[in-house]
Amino acid sequence: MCAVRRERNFKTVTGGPVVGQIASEALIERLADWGVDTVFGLPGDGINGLMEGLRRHQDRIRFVLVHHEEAAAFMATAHAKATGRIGVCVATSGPGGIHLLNGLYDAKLDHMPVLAITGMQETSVLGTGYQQEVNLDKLYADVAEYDQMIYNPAQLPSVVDNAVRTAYARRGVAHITVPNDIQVADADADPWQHVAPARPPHTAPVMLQAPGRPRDEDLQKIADLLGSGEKGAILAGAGARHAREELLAVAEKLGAPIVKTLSGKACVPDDSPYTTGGIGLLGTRPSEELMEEIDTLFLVGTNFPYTKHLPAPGKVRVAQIEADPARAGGRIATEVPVVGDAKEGLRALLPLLKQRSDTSFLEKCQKRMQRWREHMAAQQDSGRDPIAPQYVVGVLDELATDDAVLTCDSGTIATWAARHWQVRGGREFFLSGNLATMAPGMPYAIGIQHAFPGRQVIAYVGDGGFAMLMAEFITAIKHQLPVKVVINNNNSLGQILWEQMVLGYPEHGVRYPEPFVDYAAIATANGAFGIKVEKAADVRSAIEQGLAYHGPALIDVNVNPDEPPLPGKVEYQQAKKFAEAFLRGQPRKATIATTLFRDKIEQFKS
Ligand SMILES: Cc1ncc(C[n+]2csc(CCOP(=O)(O)OP(=O)(O)O)c2C)c(N)n1
Ligand SMILES: [Mg+2]
Repeated sequence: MCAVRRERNFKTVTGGPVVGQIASEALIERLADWGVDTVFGLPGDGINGLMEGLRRHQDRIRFVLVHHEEAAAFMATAHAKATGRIGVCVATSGPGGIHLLNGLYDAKLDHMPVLAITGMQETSVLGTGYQQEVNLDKLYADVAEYDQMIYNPAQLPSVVDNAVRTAYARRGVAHITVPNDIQVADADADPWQHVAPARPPHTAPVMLQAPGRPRDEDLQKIADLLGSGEKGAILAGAGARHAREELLAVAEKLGAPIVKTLSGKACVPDDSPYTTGGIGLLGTRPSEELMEEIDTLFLVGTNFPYTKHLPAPGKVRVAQIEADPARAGGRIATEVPVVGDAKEGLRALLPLLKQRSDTSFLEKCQKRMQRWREHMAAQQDSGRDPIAPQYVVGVLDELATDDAVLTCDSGTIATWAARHWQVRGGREFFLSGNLATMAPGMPYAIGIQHAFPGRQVIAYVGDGGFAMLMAEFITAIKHQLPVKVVINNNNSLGQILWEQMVLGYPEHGVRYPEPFVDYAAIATANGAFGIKVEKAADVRSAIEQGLAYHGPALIDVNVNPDEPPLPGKVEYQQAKKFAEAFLRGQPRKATIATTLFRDKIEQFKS
């Protein structure tokens, strides 16, 4: 049985533009009904109808024109990370949709609700190999939790409702692709004869999160487990960012230090006596040592993937509060994996916990942290040329406001930011946590600045990551956004240089030929603030000027390319491999040795 084709009852652009409401408007209006106020993207011949929909509703939704669709997806992801509300990006058919992907995977891996809307060839040519025909719905099958082509305007707006609801509920990416002819069809057209008439669902743009409070009996099990140990610690992640007060109260009651994942850095302030800072390669030595000593571990809002930095299997008793049942217990054998929201869960747990009187373990960790902080402060050496990267972040940290947002890229910059950017007051910190991609730092900053126009937003990025999407600095200029970009310019893919050496191989293909690029010139040539810094003595004034500037500012600092981001605790094997790389002919041995030697002396001093 097949559907009998009825005369098409909607007008296409060939017959002159539709005068009434077009299907794209139904889509855009529905987004606005969901509270979407900003859409990031770049037009193309595959989305001219969608752009018309956006144009007709520009009073409700602002369109942010970018220079690369990947950046639009990063901006949407950052919007979701910073506001908790769905981020939306649009791209044209074929290449535009392909460009979005890296940013969408960033959203998927960091569990952010993001909606991507793409264009598609006209329905009449689908499957004929028409220009730009890429099956975006198939291409997005892996990245998207919800992935739907619109074949008939009648599918709108309930497909939008389903897409947005799924993105929120599954904390991931939703994708809607709309063929060109459908975009401009009459919004209420339904051109086909129905053989078994169905009525499209009339849904509402509403989504309420399920209650996040775990059951009392499960919380009691957590309390019993945590009360059974002598040396306990909390590992908090991005899922606990909204639970600062509760985390600190639980830590106080348990006498247990809080270790933070990098994505969870803003959970509690870095100067709190209850934290030993980060964990993993980029983390602190006290956190590494603590993991070897504890007998109980409480995971809160974290899916920390680097399991080798967790206690050895069987050595600790583990309890957990995790929002997603599928992730609970997924990283370490967990006796009590409780499903729920971190804030609500901790609040309800608090009265069930016994106050620990013996705080000796916490105090031991605090003493170690004191030494670690001194060690870090010593690395922020203002007297070194070439400039110590740690000094640059140290100055940035000192001069930035108490509610500044720092966005960061993958690379050595992540280590410097993890250790030298101090979360205090309302400060925030965002990076690509699980995808760990290069280049989101600046688009993140632009996305966040749009959402929080009055806040100081700083992108701290590597030269490699910045160069990948540097046209987005022009986006900041065009939109007159006062984002600040600080480039840790080591003229190399620094992180990989050190990784190669830790494998025991001399570096290869990771340094750009000299001279260092002058990125500041892009800023000054286009009416923004730009400054190149080559001497340590000039760092402070450059950052002061950049932060004080009323518009976009770019501070391009040439730093020491031979500064290794050492782990908090260097393992014997790592040191051995490093030495092997030296013996096998690592270039620039002498300058690297100088920095390594200096760091060792500092460690001995502390
Ligand atoms: C898109 C992408 N390509 C490659 C990598 C691998 N990678 C991780 S960090 C890094 C170096 C980044 O260089 P830069 O931005 O200059 O930062 P640096 O490490 O020098 O501070 C590379 C190549 C990645 N994570 N993402
Ligand atoms: Mg670099």
